[in-house]
Formats: sequence, structure tokens, C-alpha cells
Amino acid sequence: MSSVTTDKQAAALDPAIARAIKNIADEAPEQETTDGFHLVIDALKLNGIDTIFGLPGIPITDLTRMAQAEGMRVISFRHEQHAGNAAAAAGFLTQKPGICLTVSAPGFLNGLTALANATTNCFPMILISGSSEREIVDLQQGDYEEMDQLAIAKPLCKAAFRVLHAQDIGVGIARAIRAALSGRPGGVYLDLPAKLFSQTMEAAAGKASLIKVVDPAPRQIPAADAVKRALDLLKGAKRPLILLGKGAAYAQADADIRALVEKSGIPYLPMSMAKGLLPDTHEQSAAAARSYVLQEADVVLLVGARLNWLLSHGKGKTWGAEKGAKKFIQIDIAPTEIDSNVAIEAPVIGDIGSCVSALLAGMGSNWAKPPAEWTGAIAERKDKNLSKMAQTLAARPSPMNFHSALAVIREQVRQRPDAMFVNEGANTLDFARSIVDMYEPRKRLDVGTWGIMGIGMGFSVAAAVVTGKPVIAVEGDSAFGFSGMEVETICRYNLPVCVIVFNNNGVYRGTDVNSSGTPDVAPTVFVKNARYDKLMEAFGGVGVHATTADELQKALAEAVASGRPTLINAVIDETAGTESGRITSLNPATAKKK
Ligand code: ADP
Ligand code: TPW
Repeated sequence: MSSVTTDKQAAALDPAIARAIKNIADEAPEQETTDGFHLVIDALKLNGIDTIFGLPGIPITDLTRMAQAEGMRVISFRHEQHAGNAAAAAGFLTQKPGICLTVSAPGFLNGLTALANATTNCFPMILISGSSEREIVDLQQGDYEEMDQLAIAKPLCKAAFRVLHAQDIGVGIARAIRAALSGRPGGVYLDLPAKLFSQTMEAAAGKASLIKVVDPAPRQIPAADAVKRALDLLKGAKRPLILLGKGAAYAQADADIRALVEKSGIPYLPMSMAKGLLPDTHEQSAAAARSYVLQEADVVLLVGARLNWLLSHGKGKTWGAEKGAKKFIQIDIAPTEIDSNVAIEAPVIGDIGSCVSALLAGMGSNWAKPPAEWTGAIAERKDKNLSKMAQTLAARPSPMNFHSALAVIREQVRQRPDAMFVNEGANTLDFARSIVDMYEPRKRLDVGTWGIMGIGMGFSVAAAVVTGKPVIAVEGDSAFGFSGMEVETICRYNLPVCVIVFNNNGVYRGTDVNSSGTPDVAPTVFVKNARYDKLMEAFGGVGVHATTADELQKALAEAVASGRPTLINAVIDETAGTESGRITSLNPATAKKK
């Protein structure tokens, strides 16, 4: 395509000049052009983004082909929600926004759950959806897959942008990246109407329009007086506690966080996705005395953890309310998080890396460790609980229960601490969280802030693609069902994922009965003795039906060693689960009965 004057324009000029222009135009070498497709790909690549998780269709099919041709990894899913979950997990693991690419309206909506979940979890991702023509959408004239996607996405994510002109693609992608990564990370929606992709522009101008984002997550240094206030409070504590959340895991300030814990000598509790920041076997871990430390602590230092429902909003019996108020120090990048549930005596606002290193520096070289009375009381409780747990884990009941199956998995993770661990379900989640120790940071991915089911296979695919490590996904049978079809994706890309389905014949357990006398089964039960292993076999992976702990152990060890896509159907006692796992108190009916 040439940017030189067109014939029609030339004819309106003086005939001699027009002839001269025409001659130049005829002789001018064809100028190189680019288009919307390539500008999107080039903008992503320029910013170090090398993978797209998505699902093709109008208008983005060619974008997936061209991205692949241009050297990007394109991982195609069977449903957009799982592509979106993969993008979110990739964002959490890499500190680069994970990209999910979908078609318009229904594809966009399928991806939206993952975008909202990513935002809730503070994971950076960008949902890029193709959309229908603005002129038709805005007049509601019934275009193919018509929907005002931008308006719908806006309240569910951190920021939303639309690009209408090829020359603005660079700005659009730069803004999306910066919005996803800066401050509190989150999900961003980028709306790309179909027409944009075929717009062309001169290649050099196109290249010049792209932006390489400089310092997308700028450090935010905490104020010196905030650091001092926090240290003064911590110094005066008799029963201090550190609580590490998934924000701390995301921050990749692993060495400083470990140094803070060890130098201070303060016992710590990891939230589920902060497990492994320090090895769960660390002597300062108070996880095995969780209820005791939450109730008894007098000063609690929160590092990238919110006082939401997962921490009983920082109040009530869990926090020993009757024993007097606790004092909180909270490190967070979002100032509006402070005082969201209870008063925070010492907010420290900044990025976790900067805040933790400022605290470390302020502690000096002769920091007094917490009183032995406190650490001793915790150690005593830990010992008691751990030996009780060891006894439970040693049992080999038939059929397997949650504990005996998880004992096997716990041992495998101990042997391969570099393996990624994905976990969802109710009982399957709650038991695995406390039984399976993690040894390295960012190895555990789970249902997060919402307690959402359906992250399993998307997170597993991302974990395998991003890290190249073996992935062990421990899934309740209900939880697995939400994303089960993605075992085909796992086989197609030959990913080293071993899925273990804890099959107890239903949601929570498999024994509910329909007492109404109608022929339907109860709402929580599934087909009995289903063979989930056959699903994996259908796509060329390894399927194993495991009815004993030995069978499970052998199959898991083989899967991790071989890296072949594997699904182990682990048969669990169908009476073993409790309703809603450990959050029975949030269930209106069971809470009332209590
Ligand atoms: P958990 O569920 O593990 O308790 P949350 O998701 O509730 O963790 O909390 C994570 C917190 O971490 C959020 O409030 C978020 O603003 C904060 N956060 C995320 N990344 C950073 C960072 N790099 N620096 C500081 N705070 C961060
Ligand atoms: C998107 C509600 C919470 S836990 C769960 C459901 C359906 C499944 C529990 O059964 P499972 O595990 O997986 O067999 P187990 O170990 O207890 O036997 N829809 C969404 N998210 C949630 N959280 C639900 C429904 C739920």
C-alpha cells in the first residue's frame, strides 16, 4: 500500500503536476505496511509477553495464527474461562499480565468470570476480546455476536479500554499493561473491534507508534514515619505474629521476607497461596497452632494479606475477641485496604519489597526476639497437633479417606518440592491445604479469595507452560467437573500435568438421598463409581484407577517422573466429606443448626 497522492486527487491538480506526481507514484517502491493484527502482536512482544491463552473464532482466528507465526506461544483452550484462569495464574507467577484472547459476546462473557476472579485475587491479566462493529452495536441493530462489551467489563475489572484506530494500538496495550501491573495488580479488559485488525498503516509509523512500558510496577517506598510507627508497635509486642498472604508471594521479595521472619524471630502463619514462601517445616511456622496464635497474638503484622472472610474479618471468636483488642500492622500497596474491617494501628503503604526491606533496616542489629513464653507455648501446641496429625496420616483405611490419600501426595511433594501444586474442592481443598507442606514460593495455586471452583485445569496448564515443572492437581470430583474438558488441552500440548480426582461420588460427599420420593437423585450426588481416568485415556494420556494408597503412590510417582499427562481416579470413601468442608459456618442451613 502507498501513501502517495491518489489518482483522483492528482487529477484535481494542474495536469502537468498531476502527471509528474503520477510518474513518481508509479516509480516509487511499494511502501511496507502493517496492520492491526501485527501491531497487536508486536506491541505484546515489545513488552516481553510471549504467550497467549485463548480460544479462536471471528474476529480473532487470524490473530492466533499470526501470533504463532510470529513466534508467540498460543495455547488454545476448549472454553474461555479456563484460558482466562490460565492467564491469571501466569500473571501471578511471572509478574507480567497473562493474556487471554477471546471472540466477542459469548466468548467474552466466558472469559469474564476469570477476569473478575483475577481482579479479586489481585492477579494481573488482560482479557483481549474481539468485538462487533461499534456503529451497529451502539444502535443495537443486531450484529453478529453483538454486545457492548466494554460497558459490561468495566465494573468487573480494574480498568477497561477500547482501541478504534490502528495507530492507537501501542497506547492501548501500554495502558492495559500498566493498569494490570501498577499499584494493586488486577484484571484489565481490552476491547478490539473486528475492523481494527484489518486497518493498515505504514510499517515504520506503526513501529514508531508502539510503546515499551518503562517500569510498569514502580516501587512505592513507604514513609519513614510509617515504618517507625510499625516497628515501635512490633517492639512492644509480647505475643507478635506475622501473617503472610498471596500478595507477599506475588511480590517476589522472598529473601527479604524470609530475613524479616528469621531476624525478628516472630512466629508466622502463611495464607494458603503464601505457603512455601518459607518452607512449611520452618520452625517459626505456627500453622499447626493456627487457632491458638490467632486468638492469643497481641500484635499482628499483615504482609500482603487482607482481613477478609478468609481471616474472619479480623474479629470475633477466631481472633479471641473476648481477650482484648489486637493491634494490627498492615503492609499493603493499596491505601484503601487499610481499616476495611478493623482499625489498623500501623499502616505501611508501599510495595512489599520496599516495605519489608525498610522494616529490616529499621530493626537494626540487636532486635529482641519475642518472649520464650510465647514461642514456647506455640511450640508445645504445634508438637501436640503434629504428632496427632502424623498418627492420622499413618492410617491406611480401605477405601481411602482424604487423609490417607493426601499422605501419599504430601510425601511426593516433599520429594519434588519444585513441582507445582494446584488444588480445588471443599474437603479436598481444606485437608490438602493443611496436610501437604510446600517448600518453595509460588508453588501452590488454589481457589483464592472467592473460593471459586473451576480454576483447576486452567491453572494447571499455566503452571506447566510458565514453569516447565511437573504439576500435581488435587481436585474434588465436583471441582474437577468445572474444567474437566481441558484434559484434552493438557494432552494436546503434552503437558506434565498429573490430575488426581478425589472421587467420593458427589459435591462434598456421595451419600445424600432425595427424601421427597421423586426419582431424581439428591442435588449433591453424581453417578456412582465414575471413571474419570477414562477421560484422560480418551485423548491419549495415562488413566489410572486407584483404590488404595499404594496404587495412588505408584501412579503419582510414575506421572511425576515421566511428565506424561495423567489422571488418577482416586476412590475416596463417599461418607468422608463434610458439607462445605471447613466453612460450614457460612452455610445458612448448617449455621442455623449450630
Ligand atoms: P490472602 O488471600 O493470601 O490473604 P489477599 O489476596 O487477601 O491475600 O491479599 C493480598 C494483598 O496484597 C492485597 O491487599 C494487595 O493489595 C496486596 N498486594 C499485592 N501485591 C502487592 C505488592 N507488590 N506490594 C504490596 N502489596 C501487594
Ligand atoms: C463457581 C460451590 C464449593 S465447593 C464445591 C462447590 C460446588 C464442590 C465440592 O465438592 P468436591 O470436593 O469438589 O467434590 P469435596 O472434597 O468436598 O468432595 N460454583 C462455583 N464456585 C463454588 N465455590 C461453588 C459453585 C462449591
